[in-house]
Amino acid sequence: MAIASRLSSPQPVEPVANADSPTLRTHVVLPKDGVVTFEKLTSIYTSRDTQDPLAAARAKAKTAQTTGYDALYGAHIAQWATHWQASDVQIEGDEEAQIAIRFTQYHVLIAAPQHDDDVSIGAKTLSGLGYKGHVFWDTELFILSPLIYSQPHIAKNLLMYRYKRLAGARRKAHANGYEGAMFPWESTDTGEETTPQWSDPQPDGTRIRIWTGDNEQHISTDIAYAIFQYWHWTDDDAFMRDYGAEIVLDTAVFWGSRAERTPDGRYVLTNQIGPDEYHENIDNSVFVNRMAVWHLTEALGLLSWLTANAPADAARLTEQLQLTPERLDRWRDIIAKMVIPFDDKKQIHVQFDGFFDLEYVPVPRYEPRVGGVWPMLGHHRALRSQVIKQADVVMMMALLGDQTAPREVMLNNWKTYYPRCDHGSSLSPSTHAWVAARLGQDEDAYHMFHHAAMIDLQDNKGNVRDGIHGAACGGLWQAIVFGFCGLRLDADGQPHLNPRLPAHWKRVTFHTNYRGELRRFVVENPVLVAP
Ligand code: IFM
Repeated sequence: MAIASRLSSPQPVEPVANADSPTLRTHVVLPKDGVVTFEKLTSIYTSRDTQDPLAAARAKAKTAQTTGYDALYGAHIAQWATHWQASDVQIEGDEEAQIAIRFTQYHVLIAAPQHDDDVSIGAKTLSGLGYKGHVFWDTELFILSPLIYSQPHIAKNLLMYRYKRLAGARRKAHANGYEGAMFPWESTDTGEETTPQWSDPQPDGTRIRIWTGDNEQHISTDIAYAIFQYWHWTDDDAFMRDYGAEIVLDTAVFWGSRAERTPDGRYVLTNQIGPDEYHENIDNSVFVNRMAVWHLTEALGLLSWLTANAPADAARLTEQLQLTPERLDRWRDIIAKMVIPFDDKKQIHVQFDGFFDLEYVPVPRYEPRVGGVWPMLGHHRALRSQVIKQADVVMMMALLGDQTAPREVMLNNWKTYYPRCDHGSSLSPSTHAWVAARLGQDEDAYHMFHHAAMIDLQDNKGNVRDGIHGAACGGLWQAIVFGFCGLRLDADGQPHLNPRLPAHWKRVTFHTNYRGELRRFVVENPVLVAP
């Protein structure tokens, strides 16, 4: 990587020897209220852009200086105007919310690869060293939504990043004794699993084993979910035929081999980690099991679509991925017989086998607080408690919507799991806001929305020094557009709104690119907007 800078200074400058970082020094004497202007123009190239990054960076810095700051700044403003035209969300009636959504959209856009389909977005974007730049499900299930709906060409770049790492996902599946493709929980450039196995030393000097790289396997389905979301919104059949289908089908092959058949003919998934990472290596996470069933169902539907619409691709993938009739029958059997933990008496989903045998801790009684409840309890007690780190059953309800269960069950789920969650993860509040809005829990919805909106602006997780929370940024858009505005696609593929705005919001305007057509949606609060 090479960085070249050019400085225009009214006075000569000299380099400072032995400084900790590249330093230049100059002396200027100014009259009172006098102004002095320095222009520093910097250019960066990497070996992924060109064979000689240093020469390229120097040449670019030189031309930039010839162009001059004003012209460069003008071009910058014009370029940003196109982004805001595509991606702006306007909220009338809530200045704080307006600032927050522009702030978060800005961070999504500066992290997004506009012209490169071989990189993705790390959990902390490019804004900090937290998680070492690694890519998680944060990208597919949070950050991608605003891009899919408003700037789909960028979303496609991000999906191509996964396509180009299928070989790594296949190696991971094979190394773990499974078939198909199993994406790494933390991904970088090679597509190999890069989750560290041990934590940094704790205050007592011990290290904690990190199991997510081994057992947080829902990432493969999260990627499939994003592919369907992109496809349904854009209608980009070519992407699905050429790239998306291979990912969806080969990760379905993974689940087909991963599901364990019990002696009574049912299927279970043991030793999993669901979104709630406080509970590790559990059996039958309802999120994981139900999403795996969703995945296999969609994979079968996709194969039928390919057979009807792109028979050559269907034949190619059937051959390449060995989608034999026996394999497809097993998928159907898993769909029909997967264990979905459910309490018939209470009419709720059970987060995983044995969840309610754990110690009940009344999370709301720990308010007000800055950190999670989990660290207050300590690792060992917390592991044996019902405190949840983030939306888990609630995440399932966000992704599956009305397909999850009848509304009464979803409300029961909400009332059960919301008070058990300490939102120890920044991914949690926005998803809660989205689901609460859909379930008509208006007060909770706004409370969670505000929590999500202030994660970086007020540093309410206390760790913004590690970088911006990319998923919380994408999640805020989801809370507004999917939650409060209720945007979804009808069965015939047409966008449909079902608004439930916070009482003090007058109007929300957002922009989309629906199947190549720019569309602006305006949602008004009838109480605050005169007819
Ligand atoms: O992906 C998340 C996970 O869900 C919670 N811990 C932090 C990760 C990176 O943001």
